[in-house]
Amino acid sequence: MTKRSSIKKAIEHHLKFTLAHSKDKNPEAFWKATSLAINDIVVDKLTATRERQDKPGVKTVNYLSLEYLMGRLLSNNLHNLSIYQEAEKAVKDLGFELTDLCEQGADLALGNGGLGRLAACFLDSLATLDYPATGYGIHYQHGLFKQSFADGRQVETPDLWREFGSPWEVCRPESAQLIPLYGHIEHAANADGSTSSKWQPSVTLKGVPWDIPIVGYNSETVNVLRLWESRADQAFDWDLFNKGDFLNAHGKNIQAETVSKVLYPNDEHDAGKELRFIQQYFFCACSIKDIIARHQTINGVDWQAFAKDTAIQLNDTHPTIAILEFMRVLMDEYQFSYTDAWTLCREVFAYTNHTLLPEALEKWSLPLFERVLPRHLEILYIINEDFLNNEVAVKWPNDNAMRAKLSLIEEGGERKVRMAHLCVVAAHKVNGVAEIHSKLVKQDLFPEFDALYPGKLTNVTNGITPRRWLKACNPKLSALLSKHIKEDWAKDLDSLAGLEKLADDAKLQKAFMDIKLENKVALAQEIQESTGVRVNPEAIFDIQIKRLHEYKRQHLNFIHIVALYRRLLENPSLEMHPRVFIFGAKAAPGYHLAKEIIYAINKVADKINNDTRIQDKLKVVFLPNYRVSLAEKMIPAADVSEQISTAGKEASGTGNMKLALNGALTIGTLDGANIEIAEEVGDDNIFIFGNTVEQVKALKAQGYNPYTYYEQHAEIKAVLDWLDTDYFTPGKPYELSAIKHSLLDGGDPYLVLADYQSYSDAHQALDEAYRDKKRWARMAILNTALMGKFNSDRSINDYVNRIWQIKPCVK
Ligand code: F58
Repeated sequence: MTKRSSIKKAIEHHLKFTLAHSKDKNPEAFWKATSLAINDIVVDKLTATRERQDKPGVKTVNYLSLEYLMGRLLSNNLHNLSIYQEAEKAVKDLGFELTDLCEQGADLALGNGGLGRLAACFLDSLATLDYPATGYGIHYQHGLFKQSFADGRQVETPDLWREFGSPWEVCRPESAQLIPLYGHIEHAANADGSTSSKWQPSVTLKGVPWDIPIVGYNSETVNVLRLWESRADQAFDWDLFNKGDFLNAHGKNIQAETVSKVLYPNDEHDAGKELRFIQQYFFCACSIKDIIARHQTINGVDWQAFAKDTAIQLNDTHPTIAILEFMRVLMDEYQFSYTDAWTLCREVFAYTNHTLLPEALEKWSLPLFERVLPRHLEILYIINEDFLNNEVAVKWPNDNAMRAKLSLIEEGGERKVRMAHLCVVAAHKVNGVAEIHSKLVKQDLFPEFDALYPGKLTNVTNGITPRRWLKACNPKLSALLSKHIKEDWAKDLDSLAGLEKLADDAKLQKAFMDIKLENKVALAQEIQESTGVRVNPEAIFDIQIKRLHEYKRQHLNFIHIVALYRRLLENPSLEMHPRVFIFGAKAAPGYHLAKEIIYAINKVADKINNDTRIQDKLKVVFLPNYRVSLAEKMIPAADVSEQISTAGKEASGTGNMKLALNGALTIGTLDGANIEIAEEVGDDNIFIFGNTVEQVKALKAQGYNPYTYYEQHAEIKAVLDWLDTDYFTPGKPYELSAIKHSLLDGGDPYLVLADYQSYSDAHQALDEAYRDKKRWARMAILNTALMGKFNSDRSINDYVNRIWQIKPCVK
């Protein structure tokens, strides 16, 4: 039987027997049946992978992350199994277009932004490279909220990603874990005169795992993403029920289920809530128990083999409690001495830092810690004593200031546990996510730790999977690349450098830019459908997609747009190529200014888009509900990629890589991975502007005063003052004043005004470059050709060589 007919048969089978559907043309049922049919193939490979990996001596990396932004799975899995075309035909035989079916699937949006999407790219690369790996996370009932706009303002609604079932996941109740919480500690005297502590928890949660298969691209491996759902230990209180208290008979369940109910929607800010703390512990404890259980199934109780077989990577500080839970289990359940437990712990854990922003560095209040996890706090004290006395005091004798600075506990005011310090002390490696970021982690964030532990702090530059972010999302460009590059470029992205010598080839340039135009036509249609705005696909599509945050400076982009509008009104024949500015961004629900920025962009967009005086030279679109599946439509259609964070603030960025890979030119600051992108593509093929990290520091040191820019720069003044009028919000002056207020009275913490002129100049240069068609095509081709470094396979191999020391596991 051909692949096409066997897929068709399997779809029909699932439609009839699993879903009990007749042959009515219900696209959603067909999407599910197709997913189930493909999952049959996946499960076969999964079982074979498990058999290969579950052997003594096979080292596995366990990736602990509170977030995974997986997006949709059907198209991705078809591409990775290399059966997309066959499935396309099989589905056609059944009367459907595969692309339409794929659209039926909900995004798995179990993350906020870059950190969660990075985790998803890493899982793809680990499986592609045949590395034994398990991802651990939370099975949130609601992922990141859905965003819509009402009169330009963001409205959040819950994300119900499993409402119509989720065909890829398997529940594994046999691997459930019981997780204790709260309670108190009982101290007892031992026969040898020492004391021992026994934790008497007062609450127990049950963690039930759901496994999602992670299919490698053209590889033998299907790994697992294991997500924990919280449930009540005892499903029902029969006593209460029998006494007639029907409502409360369910009460405990409701509380227990709250733990995995919702993803916290804050991107760079730590909410400090008890439930978030419990989420972190719940997921860490489930995962640590699972890792140990698996080790024991394979090795028996041979702890000697544990560090040889196990690496645990902490994706930021959110899973830090795993360190304390591991210590607790070793000491209290396996009677390890503190020293032996600590030695093992330090061999196993490593930590990735994703931010320097002080507000995002997690600290948990000591009273909260003590209430929820009294035994863990006790162990933390022991670690801290050991660290301060045997490491800090040895390196810096009698230096109380240094002790206070490095301690795992912050004193003065409310006492807090510094999670990042615990990570750095416990981990054998700590990495930043781009060269500049890792340098700043060493220089500015943890200089003392770098002195104390030479070589521990390192860099692994982020990457993206070329499977999802080129092969699957941009099929036309992919086909063109495959015509010119004989290697499997989706695995070996460096091979795209073969295009470099063809960058001036007129035929290639035409084909490349024709594809870009086709992708822009498709996006224009999407824009019209979702916003009603008509845009000209011949215009420059200038895209900024990322979470909304002051440091990412969507408001710099916004102010420049208002300035362009003003220039056009003053001089309608101004020479500029028509431009469409397109935004996609969610704001954390509690982040007031971020929401005001969204509102201002929408209001200004409304005015500009309906102003006939400017002859369609300028359009502004804010696409609602930015998410992975929308990114897959926007990125292939971008001419320009806005990467305009204040230098030193964006740890790496990964959208910058995706856009450049699809032939967009970056306008960006020397921040995060932009710097490495510039190194790869060369200064002629990127538009760099703005103050550098050093200049930002100098400006701040000399007492940065935004008012001087406001007073001395006529355009800045005119634009900011314009926002105070009711021009964009008829009858309601000052509706858009929040931005001006934060830039002037708020001190412009992210130096928007200081970078404005340089940004505006870079846009001018960009506009001129675009009008030279050959030059632009050459630059775009070179961007695609020279992104090889940013393949997440390279990142994973860096982790393997520098941190994990694991090996591919194949037949
Ligand atoms: C992002 N962090 C960085 N955090 O901002 C970005 O520069 C980097 O490229 C990316 O990580 C991957 O390394 C980020 O996305 C979060 O979303 C956290 C979620 C949980 C609360 C704190 C922020």
